[in-house]
Amino acid sequence: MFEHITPYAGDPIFALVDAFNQDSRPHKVNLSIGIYFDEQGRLPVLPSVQEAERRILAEGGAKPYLPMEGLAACRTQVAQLLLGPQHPALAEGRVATIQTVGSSGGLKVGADFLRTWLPNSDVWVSDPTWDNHRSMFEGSGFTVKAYPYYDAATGGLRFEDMLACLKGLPPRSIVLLHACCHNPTGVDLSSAQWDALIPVLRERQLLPYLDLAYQGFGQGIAEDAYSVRALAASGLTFFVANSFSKSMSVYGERCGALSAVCASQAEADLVLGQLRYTVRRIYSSPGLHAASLVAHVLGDADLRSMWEGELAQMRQRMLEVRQALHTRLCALAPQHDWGYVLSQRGMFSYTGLSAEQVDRLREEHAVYLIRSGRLCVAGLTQANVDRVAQALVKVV
Ligand code: KET
Repeated sequence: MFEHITPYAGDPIFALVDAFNQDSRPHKVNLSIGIYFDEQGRLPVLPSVQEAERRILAEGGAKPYLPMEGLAACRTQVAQLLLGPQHPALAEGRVATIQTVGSSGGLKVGADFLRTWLPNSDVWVSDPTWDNHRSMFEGSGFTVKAYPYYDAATGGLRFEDMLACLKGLPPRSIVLLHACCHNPTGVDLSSAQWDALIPVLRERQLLPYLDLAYQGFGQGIAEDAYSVRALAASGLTFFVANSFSKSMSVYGERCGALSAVCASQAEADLVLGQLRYTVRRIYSSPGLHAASLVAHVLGDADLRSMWEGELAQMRQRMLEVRQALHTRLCALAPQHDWGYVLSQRGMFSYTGLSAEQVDRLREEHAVYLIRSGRLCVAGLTQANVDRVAQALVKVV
């Protein structure tokens, strides 16, 4: 029956995690997958999340199916987290949020919805982007194309080229944008650049689709949602898929959401209905535990402030290890320009290393990066940063 099917080569990110786990070298360092590790190299369980779980268990509630759109308390909290509690779009009832199976589930539900309702549109992603974006949208039947983004020569953004490209797109093209902490480059638009981009999106009648997987890992919860809030204020209709995997360190719980911010309440109601139907046809309804976690942590004042503090600590630690890596690299190879380590933001740094150099790092030094040259700074600690810097200078 299935002898004719093509073998799956494996995912470029998850395959490296498997290889890392099988590596018996004690000094190995995992800078591949986008997972935050603490200063001891452990995957943290945030005290706010632990306390939420304790309360959920103590409540001992039954476990009914959630509705297709997810738990109401979770959806309300997510919309407020994205937009800020006072955003007029919320009061105007033009935000349709569904709880999803991670933000991947949200991205995919949104992709299937769009394929049904904007069947003639193409999807435009940044060059480069998270590999799975292309797979997901192609899997929904879209043609996926790329707009200019990263400037390899400067380690910055090709903003003018990006704008020029978007200005040439047909109306209703879908433009996937990283709201903050761009994966894989760590290069983000400034607020002023978002302000310059939004009129172009409006004039060309494009559909922005934001991916917000790292809210709070860049500059802060509100700062990292600048694009969401500015787009909502502009009155444009857009999608945003957001994740708690990283910000709450709940990767395997699959906590995420998809929101459609619409021009009117009537449009939002229509979109919500079709999103519910899209969910029903795929996985019927999302998980209860994921919803309860998010609703407790965001909705309880004490847990919320604990979580915000924990998130700030993670953000701070990533800045510190960036600084430490930069200092070591400059000391070891001062002739080289390491400025990108400091200028890039969030979980990732884009090293510019070739796939062969990345292979050498792994084979000769047990330091694991993605073959695109993406380095996850959240895997660095004060204890391993020197070894990583030594290895990097040996292969550049
Ligand atoms: N969007 C982006 C930009 C992203 O980096 C990830 C995960 C996701 C969405 C999916 O997150 P979810 O847990 O479904 O809410 N990225 C890391 C892990 C992965 O590849 O799945 C990574 O890039 O390493």
